[in-house]
Amino acid sequence: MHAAFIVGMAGSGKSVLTATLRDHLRLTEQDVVTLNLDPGATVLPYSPDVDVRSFVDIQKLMDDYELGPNGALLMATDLAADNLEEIKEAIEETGSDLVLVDTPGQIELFAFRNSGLCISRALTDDLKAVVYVLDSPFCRDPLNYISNMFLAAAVYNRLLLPQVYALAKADLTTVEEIDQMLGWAEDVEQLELALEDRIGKTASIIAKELARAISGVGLFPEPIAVSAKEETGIVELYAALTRTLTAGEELRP
Ligand SMILES: Nc1nc2c(ncn2[C@@H]2O[C@H](COP(=O)(O)OP(=O)(O)OP(=O)(O)O)[C@@H](O)[C@H]2O)c(=O)[nH]1
Ligand SMILES: [Mg+2]
Repeated sequence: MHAAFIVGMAGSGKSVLTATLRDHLRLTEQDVVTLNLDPGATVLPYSPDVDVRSFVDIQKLMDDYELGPNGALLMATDLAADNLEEIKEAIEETGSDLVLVDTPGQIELFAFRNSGLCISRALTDDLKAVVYVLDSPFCRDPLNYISNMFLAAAVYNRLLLPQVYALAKADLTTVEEIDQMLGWAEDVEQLELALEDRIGKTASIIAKELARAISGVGLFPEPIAVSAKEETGIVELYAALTRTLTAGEELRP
């Protein structure tokens, strides 16, 4: 079974995108399941086939160990890794071709801690990729866009999985704004100019150098504009994901 890890900053649209991708794939008769890896999720826009919350109870951890919400999330993620075999079995039992993994809003829980790395490595031996979700209304500010470039590069550096980029919530931005962001991805000089306009030539030196380094190694190719709400760009995103996972072949293990 192949795996796509949906990763992105808090509130970027990961869970809604997971739901929409799943619904789209099921409509096209793809065999897909969802795994919720966010122990702190209260309400999800889909009903996960396998749910980390069945293995760890964040409220109980807070009560038993007198932890705050973030400490409990850290502990819950480590405990989830301890339950990896059970989680893996539950996913394998579904016999699906693809698992969409909805990761926690606190990106560091999944991407930077050992437990997340263990889960990403051991969940399946088949092909894996990251769908890195950027919040379009947030990223139309070049400073936020570049912060997401850094974060996506840091996630890559840690997980070493191929990445596909989704410009989520495209319905909340104008076509011009989306085009501008696509232009930044295509031509780093456009991003450098936008950064200079935004914070000035001197203040943008480090950001520009880092952007150049990230795009220079080909780490941040053009994102795909999607709206999970309006169901646009989903076909294109899935096509990019398939290309990344299997060089364009149908997803069959
Ligand atoms: N207009 C619009 N809103 C969206 C879209 N996708 C998500 N949202 C909204 O953005 C908010 C966050 O969406 P989620 O999918 O919960 O984001 P998340 O990244 O899973 O959030 P955390 O798990 O808390 O980090 C919700 O209010 C969604 O309804 C979209 O395509 N269009
Ligand atoms: Mg979520």
